[in-house]
Amino acid sequence: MGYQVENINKVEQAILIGVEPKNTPLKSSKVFLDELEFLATTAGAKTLKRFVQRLDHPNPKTYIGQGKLEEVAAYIKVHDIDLAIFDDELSPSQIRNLEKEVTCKIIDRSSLILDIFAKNARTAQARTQVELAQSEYLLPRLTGMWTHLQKQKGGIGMKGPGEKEIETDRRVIRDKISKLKADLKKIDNQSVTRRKSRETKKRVALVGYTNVGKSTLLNLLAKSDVLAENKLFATLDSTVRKVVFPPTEFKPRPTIFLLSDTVGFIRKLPHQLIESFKSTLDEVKEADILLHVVDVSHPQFEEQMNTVSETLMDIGAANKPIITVFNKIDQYNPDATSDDIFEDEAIYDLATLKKTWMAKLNENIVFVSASKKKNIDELKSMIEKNLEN
Ligand SMILES: Nc1nc2c(ncn2[C@@H]2O[C@H](COP(=O)(O)OP(=O)(O)OP(=O)(O)O)[C@@H](O)[C@H]2O)c(=O)[nH]1
Ligand SMILES: [Mg+2]
Repeated sequence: MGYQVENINKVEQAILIGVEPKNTPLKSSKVFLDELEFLATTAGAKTLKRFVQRLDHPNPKTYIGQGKLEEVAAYIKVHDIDLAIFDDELSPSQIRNLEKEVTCKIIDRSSLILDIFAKNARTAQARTQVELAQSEYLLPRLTGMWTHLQKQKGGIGMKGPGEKEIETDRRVIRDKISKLKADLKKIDNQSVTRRKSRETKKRVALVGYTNVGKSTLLNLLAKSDVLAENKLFATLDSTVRKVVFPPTEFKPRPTIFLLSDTVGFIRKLPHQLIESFKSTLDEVKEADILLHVVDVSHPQFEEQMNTVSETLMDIGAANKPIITVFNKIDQYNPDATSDDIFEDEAIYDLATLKKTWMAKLNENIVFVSASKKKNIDELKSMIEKNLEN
């Protein structure tokens, strides 16, 4: 397949299209599309406009209704839009119908997430997992309708790991899927061996929604330098670091454990990805304790917590001891809208936070700021206490 150099750094002009149930409060619908826009930005697109239609279910034929679709199609023509991004996974027939009306490239939430994963995959394991998920997503959608993508060549929705173009030939994809599965099996066996050799040590896994500060916490606790940035899915592999809390006055022996950081979760994570990232998530499944990191400054952190709990159930890791780490307390402000940015000191101090409903969830709750290094000692002693049991 061709390698289209001119596409690599081009900022694609995008519009976002979402559907929301009639009774959704306006504020939360804005936040859902905020997340889609953050995904689009992370993938390298610039969002020019959002279209939201109030429908209880997406239209099975065209996702949005005919009238709205005409409005969208007209906007795309007038403003020379490259990319129409839909907030849900589109069925093969929805894509086919939309293609008849929409002149630009059509991308759904799943393929956008897959694209970001492809861009961020570094290790052989992550690359293979992403490529497998992409191929499985694409295969049922290839019956003639993704021809517009083939014509467009390259750009968002067409990037495989390492900025390669993804394959669009049906037969080649089928062969590739079997090969990728075989490759993954080999890689998984190696990881199993590696994990076995660490079996004697206690293991703690960081889990949480994407961009909540998991890697920042790992770096802080393990004094390492894993990539942490304000992007979605900066981390795709699992990194494991040895952590040593030195002995103290009250504790004659050091606490030693392995801490792992792994891929973050998100609403409507494509099921192909969960499936192919199962082995990466084994690190979570085999941990003794989970640190569930929450970005308490996010306007929808409660929904994010639910998404994480559901995903933990999906991967069979829901019944582990969990320490809930409310992070980013330096920016916590429950009265803010998502547009407010706080540079100054938080208006909620620790004592106030400890009186909130969050503090009362159970006894394993801690409020920290990983980047500002606030209240990390309490987190450390909570980990120690839980490892002793
Ligand atoms: N204000 C504030 N920002 C923080 C805090 N902790 C982390 N961040 C920032 O949040 C962003 C995401 O941090 P990461 O550590 O990359 O988050 P992650 O959970 O590993 O994200 P993914 O790997 O992308 O899923 C970065 O810009 C961090 O600097 C905090 O306590 N306060
Ligand atoms: Mg990370």
